[in-house]
Amino acid sequence: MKITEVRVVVTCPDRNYVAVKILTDQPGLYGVGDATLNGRELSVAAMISEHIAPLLIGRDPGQIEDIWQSLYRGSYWRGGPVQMTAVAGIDIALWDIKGKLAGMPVYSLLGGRTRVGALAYTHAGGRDFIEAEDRVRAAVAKGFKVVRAQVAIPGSVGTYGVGGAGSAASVLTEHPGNLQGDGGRMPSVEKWEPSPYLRTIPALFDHLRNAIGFEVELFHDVHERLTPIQAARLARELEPHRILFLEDPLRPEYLESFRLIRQHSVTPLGMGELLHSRWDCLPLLTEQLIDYIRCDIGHAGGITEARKIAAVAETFHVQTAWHGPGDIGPATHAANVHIDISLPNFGVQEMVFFSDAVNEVFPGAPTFRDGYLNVADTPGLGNDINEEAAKKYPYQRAYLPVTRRADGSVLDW
Ligand code: CS2
Ligand code: MG
Repeated sequence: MKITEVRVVVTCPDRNYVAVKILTDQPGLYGVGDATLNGRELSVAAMISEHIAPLLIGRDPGQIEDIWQSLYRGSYWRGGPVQMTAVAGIDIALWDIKGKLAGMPVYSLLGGRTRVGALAYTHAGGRDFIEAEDRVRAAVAKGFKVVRAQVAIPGSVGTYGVGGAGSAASVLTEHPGNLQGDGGRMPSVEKWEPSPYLRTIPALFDHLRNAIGFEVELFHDVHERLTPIQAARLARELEPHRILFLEDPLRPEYLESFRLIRQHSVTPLGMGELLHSRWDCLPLLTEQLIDYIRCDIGHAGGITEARKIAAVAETFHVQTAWHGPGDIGPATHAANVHIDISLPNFGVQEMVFFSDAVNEVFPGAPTFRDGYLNVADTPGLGNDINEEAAKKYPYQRAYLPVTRRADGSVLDW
């Protein structure tokens, strides 16, 4: 069997997605992958169509490992989000083909079910503690057993994870006052200071635990904004609230500083959405500096690489919590769940409910019931693309927000 075409589809049903469709010389047999990298969509699309697709025409789609190695090592230049997202898009589509050819769901090819479903979490962000509490309660009423809680920080403008422009779900932020020849679409600018944040978050969890109790698993995403000693203080102050883990306390440049947080606290730690290969993750795993590895399968080389990351993690007693926001496509969410339900060391899975428009373009996202995600028992990954529907939603340039401190200096968003 041979690959005959690698098609890249960029579409914006409610935000931009980059889909990869790999066609074969076997009539009707194709695979669908996702290569969406928020704010850098066209770079990945060009990487695939200009540099990768010509190498794949005529190759056997069953040779997933060899194709992975040839794209990663054979290009000499390796790693980084753009390239590893492109490789992931190809890899996910090839696993879809393999499953369809075998007549088996991908989780079955990965070793078969280890659990009835993937424990899922959702986000609850409030403008104040009461609103955050209401959102946690609403999530619990929907069936969630794990909820990530965020709250607006007094004095800040926009807060990561709290509605509007500060939300990871934000798509196109209009800034009429910031035109700069770009049709009005420029990154929104948020303001944030560490001291009010460090006072507010322990108080939020105090409020939530008093109001809701300890039955629901709660946790929090720092989004890489703290210094090591600030993160250590926050982790220590959150100890009585027994959070599932503290997510991404530090920037990925400072992995060795996780040691400092560990020295001061037994609050579990999670990290990974800005790491792009098993080598990026290695020190965190081998030194047991984290408890949850949360790479983005769609930004770290796909299913092939994720299985290897998970295997190293298993060896060092680390569980998985793959990244699953709205800004990666349903094929990656499907890949997440196929891996989750076949791993021994799965921990928890981030998820979103896609809009009707996204489901129209990409039918077959994982389904949620009673706190767990699942995939259909059909061959492959179970996610498809409706190319006619995709054409209705052309690409629109969009940026992630930028954060600045009170003095105007740049901070990580
Ligand atoms: C986030 C992401 O889901 C998460 O944990 O940190 O929403 C992240 O901000 C986005 O994927 C960026 O595009
Ligand atoms: Mg995060």
